[in-house]
Amino acid sequence: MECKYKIEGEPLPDMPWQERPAGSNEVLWRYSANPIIGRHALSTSNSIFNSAVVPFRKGEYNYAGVFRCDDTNRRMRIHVGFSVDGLKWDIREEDFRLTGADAEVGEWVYGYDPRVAKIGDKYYVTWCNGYHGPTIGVAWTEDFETFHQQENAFLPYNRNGVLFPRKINGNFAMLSRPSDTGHTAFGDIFYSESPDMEFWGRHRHVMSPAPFEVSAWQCMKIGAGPVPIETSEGWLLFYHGVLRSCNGYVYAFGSALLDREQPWKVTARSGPYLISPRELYECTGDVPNVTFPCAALHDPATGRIAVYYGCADTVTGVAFGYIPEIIDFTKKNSIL
Ligand code: BMA
Repeated sequence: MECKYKIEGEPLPDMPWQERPAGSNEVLWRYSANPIIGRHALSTSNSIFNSAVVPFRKGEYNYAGVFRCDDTNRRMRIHVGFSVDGLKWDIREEDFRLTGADAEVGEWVYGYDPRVAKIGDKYYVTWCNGYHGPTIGVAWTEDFETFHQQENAFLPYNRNGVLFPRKINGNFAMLSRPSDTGHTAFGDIFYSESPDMEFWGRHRHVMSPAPFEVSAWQCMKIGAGPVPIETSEGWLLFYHGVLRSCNGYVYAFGSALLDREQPWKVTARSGPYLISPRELYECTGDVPNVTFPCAALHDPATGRIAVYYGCADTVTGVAFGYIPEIIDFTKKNSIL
């Protein structure tokens, strides 16, 4: 397919891919062999989901990732994994190794829902880090062996901390979602900047949940998903939205476009979702009816994208699409 928009990022011609099924008009379609990671991929795992992958050391592994692996004590842990094709993953049995943090913040309590952003030569992991409640933990690595822990980015309570892949206005930039200690029944996305990855400020509001009568899947709370992708049309952001049904929360996801230099300004936002729980592996599991995107791989030349998402807080799935089509879908169906 010809790519009508300019898309930033490293070439990834061999990325995981499967064509849209014949007869389908879906903008994002599920991989036919989902889920790609089952709940018992580790000897100690209860579930593996809401995880993040990036291209890493082409020719040796090709891809690396950090995986949310809840163990059979139901403790939330993060493990490193490697893959040759981005679909079959070799996840390490041991937890990821954090080092160098100030003793006050370095004490591990729990960690979940990691994201990874490559900025310059370093891979920065952000995750929901237990410190008197959930907040945003930050660590960088160059080798996916040793992770150098920084200060937590924000005060508790916060979740869904997602870095931009380059500095903006000369500063590191992050989206996040202030929350509470529980299963937060509210939530807007905010934007913050930092000169040094330690002190965060210039907080700006990005977007709130949508009105119920406009777009119900995102009417209770929203949170940023994968690292935003820079395009000539703005930053393409996938984000999850939550609807409260009579049987509990339902997590779907959609897309938005953010201004390139002022990313707190939303220029388009999809009313219809891209993916909502529908398949058995999304609707049954430890938390039914959850599709929760945390990472994406893309190839700028072809516009292909593979979105990695947690399914029912139990297993990991992937969905494919074309970035230009997703941009057009977002603009055409914008609720702004
Ligand atoms: C959120 C987070 C996610 C999870 C979702 C659904 O608050 O805990 O990790 O996928 O709830 O349980």
